Amino acid sequence: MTALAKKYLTAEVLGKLAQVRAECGFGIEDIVRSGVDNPDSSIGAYAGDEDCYGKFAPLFDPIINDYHGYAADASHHSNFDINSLMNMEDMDPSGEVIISTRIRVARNIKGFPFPPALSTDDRAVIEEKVVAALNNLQGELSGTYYPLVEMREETRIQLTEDHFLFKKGDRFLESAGVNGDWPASRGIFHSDDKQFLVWVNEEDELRIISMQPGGDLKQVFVRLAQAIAAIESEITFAYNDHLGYLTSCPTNLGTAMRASVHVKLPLLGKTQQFQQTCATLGLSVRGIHGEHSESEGGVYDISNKQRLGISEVECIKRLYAGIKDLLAKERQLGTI
Ligand code: ADP
Ligand code: CIR
Repeated sequence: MTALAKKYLTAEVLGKLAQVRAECGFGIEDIVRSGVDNPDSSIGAYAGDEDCYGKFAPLFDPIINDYHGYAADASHHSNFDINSLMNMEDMDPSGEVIISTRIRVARNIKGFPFPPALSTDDRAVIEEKVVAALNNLQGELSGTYYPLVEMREETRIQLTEDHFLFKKGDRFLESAGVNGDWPASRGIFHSDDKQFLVWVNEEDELRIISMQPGGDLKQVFVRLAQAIAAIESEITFAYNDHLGYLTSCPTNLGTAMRASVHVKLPLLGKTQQFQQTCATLGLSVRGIHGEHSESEGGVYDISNKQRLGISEVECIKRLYAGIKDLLAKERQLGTI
Protein backbone atom coordinates (compact mmCIF):
# COMPACT_ATOMS: atom_id res chain seq x y z
CA MET A 1 0.00 0.00 0.00
CA THR A 2 1.49 3.36 -1.08
CA ALA A 3 -1.24 5.65 0.30
CA LEU A 4 -0.14 8.86 2.01
CA ALA A 5 -2.30 7.83 4.99
CA LYS A 6 -0.14 4.75 5.46
CA LYS A 7 3.07 6.73 5.02
CA TYR A 8 2.17 9.24 7.73
CA LEU A 9 0.20 7.10 10.20
CA THR A 10 3.33 6.00 12.00
CA ALA A 11 3.17 4.14 15.31
CA GLU A 12 3.94 7.44 17.07
CA VAL A 13 1.13 9.33 15.30
CA LEU A 14 -1.29 6.46 15.91
CA GLY A 15 -0.38 6.55 19.60
CA LYS A 16 -1.29 10.25 19.72
CA LEU A 17 -4.57 9.83 17.84
CA ALA A 18 -5.90 6.47 19.06
CA GLN A 19 -8.25 7.96 21.67
CA VAL A 20 -9.16 11.18 19.83
CA ARG A 21 -12.75 11.89 18.66
CA ALA A 22 -13.87 14.74 16.41
CA GLU A 23 -17.20 16.55 16.87
CA CYS A 24 -18.82 14.35 14.20
CA GLY A 25 -17.85 11.27 16.24
CA PHE A 26 -15.05 10.17 13.92
CA GLY A 27 -12.00 8.40 15.32
CA ILE A 28 -8.82 7.51 13.46
CA GLU A 29 -10.36 4.17 12.33
CA ASP A 30 -13.14 6.05 10.51
CA ILE A 31 -10.71 8.47 8.88
CA VAL A 32 -8.43 5.82 7.37
CA ARG A 33 -11.07 3.13 6.68
CA SER A 34 -11.08 3.81 2.94
CA GLY A 35 -7.31 3.41 2.74
CA VAL A 36 -7.35 0.22 4.83
CA ASP A 37 -10.12 -1.34 2.70
CA ASN A 38 -8.53 -0.18 -0.57
CA PRO A 39 -4.77 -0.75 -0.52
CA ASP A 40 -4.46 0.89 -3.96
CA SER A 41 -5.58 4.27 -2.52
CA SER A 42 -3.32 7.20 -3.27
CA ILE A 43 -4.41 9.11 -0.16
CA GLY A 44 -6.64 6.78 1.90
CA ALA A 45 -8.06 9.31 4.40
CA TYR A 46 -11.32 11.28 4.56
CA ALA A 47 -12.47 13.89 7.09
CA GLY A 48 -15.98 13.71 8.61
CA ASP A 49 -16.06 17.42 9.47
CA GLU A 50 -13.87 20.52 9.91
CA ASP A 51 -12.91 19.41 13.43
CA CYS A 52 -11.22 16.28 11.99
CA TYR A 53 -8.62 18.47 10.25
CA GLY A 54 -7.76 20.08 13.63
CA LYS A 55 -7.98 17.10 15.99
CA PHE A 56 -6.26 14.73 13.55
CA ALA A 57 -3.71 17.28 12.34
CA PRO A 58 -0.75 14.95 13.12
CA LEU A 59 -2.05 12.80 10.24
CA PHE A 60 -3.72 15.38 7.98
CA ASP A 61 -0.99 18.07 8.08
CA PRO A 62 1.74 15.88 6.55
CA ILE A 63 -0.71 14.48 3.97
CA ILE A 64 -1.73 18.02 3.01
CA ASN A 65 1.88 19.17 2.85
CA ASP A 66 2.89 16.19 0.73
CA TYR A 67 0.01 16.57 -1.75
CA HIS A 68 -0.26 20.39 -1.99
CA GLY A 69 3.18 21.52 -0.78
CA TYR A 70 1.38 23.52 1.91
CA ALA A 71 2.68 24.25 5.40
CA ALA A 72 0.67 23.83 8.61
CA ASP A 73 0.85 27.59 9.34
CA ALA A 74 0.12 28.89 5.81
CA SER A 75 -3.01 30.80 4.83
CA HIS A 76 -5.21 30.39 1.79
CA HIS A 77 -6.62 33.21 -0.39
CA SER A 78 -9.44 32.93 -2.87
CA ASN A 79 -9.38 34.93 -6.15
CA PHE A 80 -11.94 34.64 -8.94
CA ASP A 81 -10.92 37.90 -10.70
CA ILE A 82 -11.41 37.14 -14.39
CA ASN A 83 -9.56 40.31 -15.44
CA SER A 84 -6.27 38.47 -14.96
CA LEU A 85 -7.42 35.89 -17.54
CA MET A 86 -8.31 38.46 -20.21
CA ASN A 87 -5.48 37.42 -22.56
CA MET A 88 -6.22 33.72 -22.30
CA GLU A 89 -7.06 32.36 -25.75
CA ASP A 90 -8.85 29.15 -26.66
CA MET A 91 -6.30 26.35 -26.03
CA ASP A 92 -7.30 24.58 -29.26
CA PRO A 93 -8.88 26.87 -31.89
CA SER A 94 -8.67 23.98 -34.41
CA GLY A 95 -11.11 22.01 -32.24
CA GLU A 96 -9.17 18.85 -33.08
CA VAL A 97 -7.15 17.93 -30.01
CA ILE A 98 -9.11 19.16 -26.99
CA ILE A 99 -12.39 17.32 -26.82
CA SER A 100 -13.83 19.14 -23.82
CA THR A 101 -13.02 21.39 -20.88
CA ARG A 102 -14.53 21.07 -17.41
CA ILE A 103 -14.02 22.88 -14.12
CA ARG A 104 -15.58 21.78 -10.87
CA VAL A 105 -15.41 23.00 -7.33
CA ALA A 106 -16.40 21.03 -4.25
CA ARG A 107 -18.40 22.69 -1.47
CA ASN A 108 -19.85 21.66 1.88
CA ILE A 109 -22.35 23.62 3.93
CA LYS A 110 -21.27 25.43 7.09
CA GLY A 111 -22.82 23.85 10.18
CA PHE A 112 -23.11 20.30 8.81
CA PRO A 113 -20.64 17.39 8.87
CA PHE A 114 -19.22 16.28 5.50
CA PRO A 115 -20.79 13.35 3.57
CA PRO A 116 -18.72 10.58 5.24
CA ALA A 117 -20.37 11.53 8.57
CA LEU A 118 -23.81 12.80 7.47
CA SER A 119 -26.95 11.39 9.08
CA THR A 120 -29.91 10.37 6.91
CA ASP A 121 -31.88 13.41 8.14
CA ASP A 122 -29.05 15.91 7.56
CA ARG A 123 -28.52 14.58 4.05
CA ALA A 124 -32.21 15.17 3.28
CA VAL A 125 -32.12 18.69 4.76
CA ILE A 126 -29.07 19.53 2.67
CA GLU A 127 -30.72 18.29 -0.52
CA GLU A 128 -33.74 20.47 0.18
CA LYS A 129 -31.63 23.58 0.91
CA VAL A 130 -29.43 23.14 -2.15
CA VAL A 131 -32.29 22.45 -4.54
CA ALA A 132 -34.18 25.53 -3.26
CA ALA A 133 -31.11 27.70 -3.97
CA LEU A 134 -30.55 26.12 -7.41
CA ASN A 135 -34.17 26.66 -8.40
CA ASN A 136 -33.60 30.43 -7.98
CA LEU A 137 -30.83 30.56 -10.59
CA GLN A 138 -31.56 32.61 -13.68
CA GLY A 139 -30.56 32.77 -17.35
CA GLU A 140 -28.01 30.24 -18.62
CA LEU A 141 -27.69 28.86 -15.07
CA SER A 142 -31.35 27.94 -14.78
CA GLY A 143 -32.12 24.25 -14.93
CA THR A 144 -33.83 21.24 -13.41
CA TYR A 145 -33.00 18.97 -10.47
CA TYR A 146 -33.12 15.23 -11.14
CA PRO A 147 -33.14 13.20 -7.90
CA LEU A 148 -31.47 9.79 -8.19
CA VAL A 149 -34.42 8.04 -6.53
CA GLU A 150 -36.66 9.03 -9.45
CA MET A 151 -34.15 8.45 -12.24
CA ARG A 152 -34.50 5.52 -14.64
CA GLU A 153 -31.47 3.22 -14.60
CA GLU A 154 -30.82 3.75 -18.35
CA THR A 155 -30.80 7.52 -17.84
CA ARG A 156 -28.39 7.24 -14.92
CA ILE A 157 -26.02 5.04 -16.90
CA GLN A 158 -26.18 7.33 -19.95
CA LEU A 159 -25.51 10.48 -17.88
CA THR A 160 -22.52 8.77 -16.25
CA GLU A 161 -21.10 7.50 -19.55
CA ASP A 162 -21.51 10.97 -21.06
CA HIS A 163 -19.35 12.39 -18.22
CA PHE A 164 -22.15 14.41 -16.58
CA LEU A 165 -23.03 12.30 -13.51
CA PHE A 166 -20.98 10.75 -10.70
CA LYS A 167 -20.38 7.00 -10.67
CA LYS A 168 -22.44 4.58 -8.59
CA GLY A 169 -20.81 2.43 -5.93
CA ASP A 170 -17.30 3.88 -5.92
CA ARG A 171 -15.45 1.53 -3.54
CA PHE A 172 -13.24 4.29 -2.08
CA LEU A 173 -16.30 6.37 -1.17
CA GLU A 174 -18.21 3.27 -0.04
CA SER A 175 -15.57 2.53 2.61
CA ALA A 176 -15.38 6.19 3.57
CA GLY A 177 -19.07 6.08 4.52
CA VAL A 178 -20.16 8.43 1.73
CA ASN A 179 -22.65 6.03 0.11
CA GLY A 180 -24.95 5.47 3.13
CA ASP A 181 -28.70 5.27 2.28
CA TRP A 182 -27.87 5.37 -1.44
CA PRO A 183 -29.61 6.65 -3.57
CA ALA A 184 -31.69 8.76 -1.15
CA SER A 185 -31.03 12.53 -1.20
CA ARG A 186 -28.58 12.41 -4.12
CA GLY A 187 -29.13 13.94 -7.50
CA ILE A 188 -27.97 16.17 -10.29
CA PHE A 189 -29.13 19.63 -11.31
CA HIS A 190 -28.32 20.76 -14.82
CA SER A 191 -29.12 23.40 -17.40
CA ASP A 192 -30.80 22.19 -20.60
CA ASP A 193 -27.50 22.30 -22.51
CA LYS A 194 -25.66 20.50 -19.63
CA GLN A 195 -22.93 23.15 -19.54
CA PHE A 196 -23.77 24.01 -15.94
CA LEU A 197 -24.31 21.17 -13.47
CA VAL A 198 -24.40 20.56 -9.73
CA TRP A 199 -23.99 17.18 -8.05
CA VAL A 200 -25.78 16.91 -4.72
CA ASN A 201 -24.54 14.76 -1.81
CA GLU A 202 -21.78 12.75 -3.42
CA GLU A 203 -18.20 12.97 -2.05
CA ASP A 204 -19.01 16.54 -1.06
CA GLU A 205 -22.43 18.11 -0.52
CA LEU A 206 -22.09 20.14 -3.71
CA ARG A 207 -19.93 19.71 -6.76
CA ILE A 208 -20.50 22.81 -8.91
CA ILE A 209 -19.50 22.12 -12.51
CA SER A 210 -19.08 24.09 -15.73
CA MET A 211 -18.16 22.21 -18.91
CA GLN A 212 -18.37 22.44 -22.68
CA PRO A 213 -16.85 20.95 -25.83
CA GLY A 214 -13.49 22.39 -27.00
CA GLY A 215 -10.73 24.30 -25.23
CA ASP A 216 -12.15 27.66 -24.17
CA LEU A 217 -11.03 27.51 -20.54
CA LYS A 218 -11.84 31.18 -19.88
CA GLN A 219 -15.47 30.80 -20.92
CA VAL A 220 -15.86 27.71 -18.74
CA PHE A 221 -14.31 29.58 -15.78
CA VAL A 222 -16.52 32.66 -16.21
CA ARG A 223 -19.68 30.52 -16.16
CA LEU A 224 -18.45 28.68 -13.07
CA ALA A 225 -17.52 31.88 -11.21
CA GLN A 226 -21.00 33.34 -11.85
CA ALA A 227 -22.68 30.16 -10.65
CA ILE A 228 -20.63 29.94 -7.46
CA ALA A 229 -21.36 33.60 -6.61
CA ALA A 230 -25.10 33.10 -7.18
CA ILE A 231 -25.25 29.95 -5.01
CA GLU A 232 -23.03 31.52 -2.33
CA SER A 233 -25.48 34.41 -2.01
CA GLU A 234 -27.96 31.88 -0.57
CA ILE A 235 -25.82 29.20 1.09
CA THR A 236 -22.83 29.68 3.41
CA PHE A 237 -20.09 27.21 2.61
CA ALA A 238 -17.65 25.67 5.10
CA TYR A 239 -14.40 27.68 4.84
CA ASN A 240 -11.48 28.68 7.00
CA ASP A 241 -8.45 30.89 6.37
CA HIS A 242 -5.97 28.03 6.65
CA LEU A 243 -7.62 25.30 4.57
CA GLY A 244 -9.90 27.41 2.34
CA TYR A 245 -13.07 25.62 1.23
CA LEU A 246 -13.39 22.48 3.34
CA THR A 247 -13.83 19.11 1.66
CA SER A 248 -14.02 15.49 2.77
CA CYS A 249 -10.86 14.49 0.86
CA PRO A 250 -7.70 16.45 1.73
CA THR A 251 -6.70 16.63 -1.96
CA ASN A 252 -9.61 18.96 -2.63
CA LEU A 253 -9.07 21.56 0.12
CA GLY A 254 -8.49 25.23 -0.68
CA THR A 255 -9.99 26.21 -4.00
CA ALA A 256 -11.55 22.71 -4.17
CA MET A 257 -11.12 23.25 -7.89
CA ARG A 258 -10.24 20.66 -10.50
CA ALA A 259 -9.93 22.19 -13.97
CA SER A 260 -9.48 19.54 -16.62
CA VAL A 261 -9.38 18.92 -20.31
CA HIS A 262 -10.00 15.74 -22.23
CA VAL A 263 -7.11 15.94 -24.67
CA LYS A 264 -5.72 13.70 -27.39
CA LEU A 265 -2.07 12.89 -26.69
CA PRO A 266 -1.62 9.61 -28.57
CA LEU A 267 2.18 9.89 -28.94
CA LEU A 268 3.24 11.62 -25.73
CA GLY A 269 0.84 9.46 -23.70
CA LYS A 270 2.71 6.34 -24.79
CA THR A 271 6.13 7.60 -23.73
CA GLN A 272 7.69 6.31 -20.53
CA GLN A 273 8.18 9.80 -19.14
CA PHE A 274 4.56 10.97 -19.68
CA GLN A 275 3.48 10.73 -16.03
CA GLN A 276 6.69 12.44 -14.88
CA THR A 277 6.35 15.20 -17.49
CA CYS A 278 2.83 15.94 -16.25
CA ALA A 279 3.91 15.82 -12.60
CA THR A 280 6.71 18.31 -13.30
CA LEU A 281 4.14 20.65 -14.87
CA GLY A 282 1.93 20.35 -11.75
CA LEU A 283 -0.65 18.29 -13.62
CA SER A 284 -2.55 15.11 -12.72
CA VAL A 285 -3.47 12.46 -15.27
CA ARG A 286 -6.72 10.49 -15.13
CA GLY A 287 -8.48 8.22 -17.61
CA ILE A 288 -11.48 9.53 -19.47
CA HIS A 289 -14.08 8.10 -17.10
CA GLY A 290 -12.69 9.99 -14.13
CA GLU A 291 -10.55 9.01 -11.22
CA HIS A 292 -9.24 5.43 -11.21
CA SER A 293 -10.26 4.92 -14.88
CA GLU A 294 -8.03 4.28 -17.92
CA SER A 295 -7.27 6.31 -21.03
CA GLU A 296 -9.10 5.33 -24.22
CA GLY A 297 -7.82 6.03 -27.72
CA GLY A 298 -4.94 8.21 -26.54
CA VAL A 299 -7.32 10.65 -24.78
CA TYR A 300 -6.38 11.72 -21.25
CA ASP A 301 -8.02 13.76 -18.52
CA ILE A 302 -5.36 16.30 -17.51
CA SER A 303 -5.97 18.65 -14.56
CA ASN A 304 -4.30 20.92 -12.01
CA LYS A 305 -2.90 18.89 -9.11
CA GLN A 306 -2.53 21.60 -6.46
CA ARG A 307 -5.69 23.24 -5.17
CA LEU A 308 -4.65 24.66 -1.78
CA GLY A 309 -2.43 27.70 -1.19
CA ILE A 310 -3.01 28.98 -4.72
CA SER A 311 -6.01 30.96 -5.96
CA GLU A 312 -8.70 29.84 -8.40
CA VAL A 313 -7.26 31.96 -11.23
CA GLU A 314 -3.82 30.50 -10.51
CA CYS A 315 -5.24 26.94 -10.88
CA ILE A 316 -6.59 27.98 -14.28
CA LYS A 317 -3.34 29.64 -15.37
CA ARG A 318 -1.32 26.56 -14.41
CA LEU A 319 -3.57 24.23 -16.36
CA TYR A 320 -3.46 26.55 -19.37
CA ALA A 321 0.34 26.78 -19.38
CA GLY A 322 0.70 23.04 -18.77
CA ILE A 323 -1.63 22.06 -21.60
CA LYS A 324 0.13 24.42 -24.03
CA ASP A 325 3.39 22.72 -23.08
CA LEU A 326 1.98 19.19 -23.53
CA LEU A 327 0.48 20.11 -26.92
CA ALA A 328 3.85 21.46 -28.07
CA LYS A 329 5.55 18.23 -26.97
CA GLU A 330 2.92 16.13 -28.78
CA ARG A 331 3.44 18.19 -31.97
CA GLN A 332 7.20 17.70 -31.71
CA LEU A 333 6.80 13.92 -31.50
CA GLY A 334 4.50 14.03 -34.51
CA THR A 335 7.12 15.76 -36.65
CA ILE A 336 10.07 13.56 -35.64
P1 ADP B 1 -14.11 15.01 -10.19
O1 ADP B 1 -13.63 15.69 -11.42
O2 ADP B 1 -15.40 15.57 -9.74
O3 ADP B 1 -13.05 14.95 -9.16
P2 ADP B 1 -13.99 12.46 -11.65
O4 ADP B 1 -12.54 12.49 -11.95
O5 ADP B 1 -14.59 11.15 -11.26
O6 ADP B 1 -14.42 13.47 -10.49
O7 ADP B 1 -14.75 13.00 -12.94
C1 ADP B 1 -16.14 13.11 -12.96
C2 ADP B 1 -16.68 13.01 -14.37
O8 ADP B 1 -16.30 14.16 -15.10
C3 ADP B 1 -16.13 11.81 -15.14
O9 ADP B 1 -17.16 11.26 -15.93
C4 ADP B 1 -15.08 12.43 -16.04
O10 ADP B 1 -14.87 11.72 -17.23
C5 ADP B 1 -15.73 13.77 -16.32
N1 ADP B 1 -14.77 14.77 -16.78
C6 ADP B 1 -13.70 15.24 -16.13
N2 ADP B 1 -13.04 16.14 -16.87
C7 ADP B 1 -13.72 16.24 -18.05
C8 ADP B 1 -13.55 17.00 -19.23
N3 ADP B 1 -12.56 17.87 -19.37
N4 ADP B 1 -14.46 16.83 -20.23
C9 ADP B 1 -15.50 15.96 -20.10
N5 ADP B 1 -15.71 15.23 -19.00
C10 ADP B 1 -14.84 15.36 -17.98
C1 CIR C 1 -7.60 7.50 -2.99
O1 CIR C 1 -7.04 7.65 -1.92
O2 CIR C 1 -7.06 7.03 -4.00
C2 CIR C 1 -9.04 7.96 -3.11
N1 CIR C 1 -9.57 8.13 -1.80
C3 CIR C 1 -9.12 9.26 -3.91
C4 CIR C 1 -8.14 10.31 -3.51
C5 CIR C 1 -8.14 11.61 -4.29
N2 CIR C 1 -9.27 11.92 -5.06
C6 CIR C 1 -10.45 12.42 -4.66
O3 CIR C 1 -10.74 12.67 -3.54
N3 CIR C 1 -11.32 12.70 -5.60
